[in-house]
Order: sequence, then C-alpha cells, then structure tokens
Amino acid sequence: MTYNLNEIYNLFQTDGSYLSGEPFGSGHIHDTFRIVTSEKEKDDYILQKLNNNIFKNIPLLQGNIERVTVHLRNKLKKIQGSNVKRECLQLIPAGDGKSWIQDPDGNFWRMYVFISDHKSYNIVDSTDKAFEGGKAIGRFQAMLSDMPGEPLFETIPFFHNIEKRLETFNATINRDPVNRASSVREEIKHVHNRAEQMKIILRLGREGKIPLRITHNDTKFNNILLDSHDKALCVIDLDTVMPGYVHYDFGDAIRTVANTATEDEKDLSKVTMNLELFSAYAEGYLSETGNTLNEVEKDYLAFAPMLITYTIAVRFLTDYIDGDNYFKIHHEHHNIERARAQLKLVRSMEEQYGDMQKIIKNLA
Ligand code: ADP
Ligand code: GN1
Ligand code: MG
Repeated sequence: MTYNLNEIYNLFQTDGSYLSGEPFGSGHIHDTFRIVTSEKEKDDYILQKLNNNIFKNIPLLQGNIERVTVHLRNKLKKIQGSNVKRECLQLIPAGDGKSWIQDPDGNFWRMYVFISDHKSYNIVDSTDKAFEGGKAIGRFQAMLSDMPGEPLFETIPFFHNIEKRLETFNATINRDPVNRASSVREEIKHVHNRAEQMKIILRLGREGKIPLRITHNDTKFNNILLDSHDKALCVIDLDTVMPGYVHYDFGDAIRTVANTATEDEKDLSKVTMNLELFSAYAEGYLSETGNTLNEVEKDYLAFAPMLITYTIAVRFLTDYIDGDNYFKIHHEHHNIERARAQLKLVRSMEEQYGDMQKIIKNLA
C-alpha cells in the first residue's frame, strides 16, 4: 500500500517543508515513516499510520499519550541539564488541534518530532547499554508514579494477562483456522506444561500484595532510544502505557536486553539469557526504583522475565496458529520462528533462575 505522505504531512502543524518520506524502524504494529524536511535546521518527523485493528479507540489512545507526555515534559523541565525535546516524545497537533487525523479512507495518522542522532538496538552487546536501559525504564516509571487524574485508558484490555492469553491460545488451537496446530504440537506442549506456574503474578495482584502502577508494558529494547554516546535518551512507543505490574516492564526488557540473539533467531543454539546483561539492567533499574518497590514486588522481579518471555511466546504461537493476523511478519513462518526462539529463551532463564534470584537479592 502506498500513501501520499506529503499530503498527510501537510495536515499537521509542522515546521519545515516536506522533502521525502520513507518506512522507518522495525516495529511490529504500526506503519512508521520518517519524514525529512528540506531545511537543514528544521526538525524531521515520525509519521505513523496507526494500527486500529489492534488499538480500537484511537482518540482515547491519543488522549493517554497526550497526558503522559505533558506530565513527563513538566517533570523534565524541572531537571537541570535536561533536554526536554529529545528526552520526551513530542506529538505534533493537526490543523484542528487534535493529535491525530483520519484520512478519507478511514486511516488514523499521528506525528512526532523525529529524535535525531539516536541509536536503537535490536540486540544488546554491552553491560553499559543494559544498565542505561534499566535506568531509562526505572526513571520512566518513577516520573509517572505521581501523574494526577483518572487511571489511564486501557488501550488493549488484558494485555499482559496470561490467563486471558492462554484462553485465547486454547480457543485458537480448537478453531485451528489454517490447519497449523498439528505442525506445532511440541510448542503447544511446552506452553501447556508451564501454564499454571505463570499465573502467580496475577494471583499476587488479586491478593493485594503487589499494586497496579503506571507501567509502559512494551519495554523491548528498541523502544528505548540511546544517544550517540549510548546513554539513555528517550523511552518511546507509549501506546500501551496504562495500569500494570512492574514485573511486566522488567520482564519484557530482560527478554530483549539479555537475549544473546535476536527475537526471531532461527539457530536456537544462539538463543540464551546472558546473566551479566541481566545483572546490569537490574542494577540500572533498581537504582531508580529500589526504594519505591515493596518487598513482594522485589521478590518476584527474577521471575518476571520468564513470565513475559513465555507470554510473548504464547502470543507469537497464537498468531501463527491463527494465520498471522496480529504481528507484522516478513516471511511465511516468521511467527513460529519467533515463538520457538522465545520458548528457547524461557528454558535458558529457567536454568539460570537461581542465579537471577541471588543477583536481585544482592542488589535490592
Ligand atoms: P511500533 O508500535 O510499530 O513498534 P513505534 O512507535 O515503536 O511503533 O515506532 C517504530 C520505530 O520508529 C521505533 O522502533 C523507532 O525506531 C522509530 N521511532 C518512533 N518514534 C520515534 C521518534 N520520535 N524519533 C525517532 N525515531 C522514532
Ligand atoms: C510489539 O510495537 P512493538 O513492535 O514495539 C507488541 C509487543 C510485543 C513485541 C514483540 C502493542 O511491540 O507487545 O512484545 O511486538 N506490541 C503490541 O516484539 O502488541
Ligand atoms: Mg515499538
């Protein structure tokens, strides 16, 4: 599908004239373009066609992002030496003042200032970067902890709820719409064998032992931009910022930060969890949040990466069995390759669980 990006660009209150627009980044959800402007001194932009199959209510989604970015910006302004424009996403209003537009075909679009000279990684190769990632997410949670007003709108209900995810998984296997279930019996067994133990975080929540906080809920490492010196710069992809448990953010970050291979690596022997990277991320994260988390939250941090890696594996496997309707794929078997890599990562985490617990105990 091609779009007239220039025309869409002109519907927003931008500075600078449109020079070019190209697909950008490696997100799995929206269609993202970088818009370059003709004038060297003016900003470039990120223009996104939003996935409204996944996000059913774009106005409320955008309302969340407006609230979150205003709150973050006000916090950053008070921090000496901060660069608000680079450390927080900045939405560009459309002609009517709203933070999105709907084109004549019904597509929703939004625009951000492009954060220039950033680095974004799908794989992490140093403890320094892992530490920076931990600090970025810790600070993000800390800064949002006192956001006033109503709870944020739940943009995807039950997003990390493993009980619901497993219900959908089992229903999809029963429907088996594209006859793939029989080809993935091993993977299904792997999921079923671990199902009960994964429900503990939800149970602790129901028992009131861990609180709902404002969490990001999509903390894979490429949603944390670093600057040209590899220092934490900006947490992006705010679509799923909503009430959640801190374990979701900690777990999803470790899933990507400490994986020695990419999310979809086909050679499973390359997929392991690196304990040094785990430790460095945890140190950065706890340096920002250590004194706000309660004891039970801390006790279960080491468990969180298994839960989230398992949850994402279930989601990739569900999407494969369903016929690839959710995640963007780049080839026919992409989702099953992703699921296999994530299940391998769960096994690697299980083997190192004792060490992960010790590390958290020492740090906390
Ligand atoms: P998705 O939900 O599809 O992952 P994201 O909002 O994460 O969409 O955006 C996709 C990619 O676009 C990001 O991984 C990042 O590389 C890039 N990106 C998004 N926003 C910005 C921004 N303001 N400045 C620079 N790059 C950005
Ligand atoms: C998606 O939007 P993106 O590409 O950063 C997904 C996450 C998954 C991730 C797996 C809204 O993240 O939940 O963990 O893919 N986002 C949504 O790579 O479903
Ligand atoms: Mg993203």
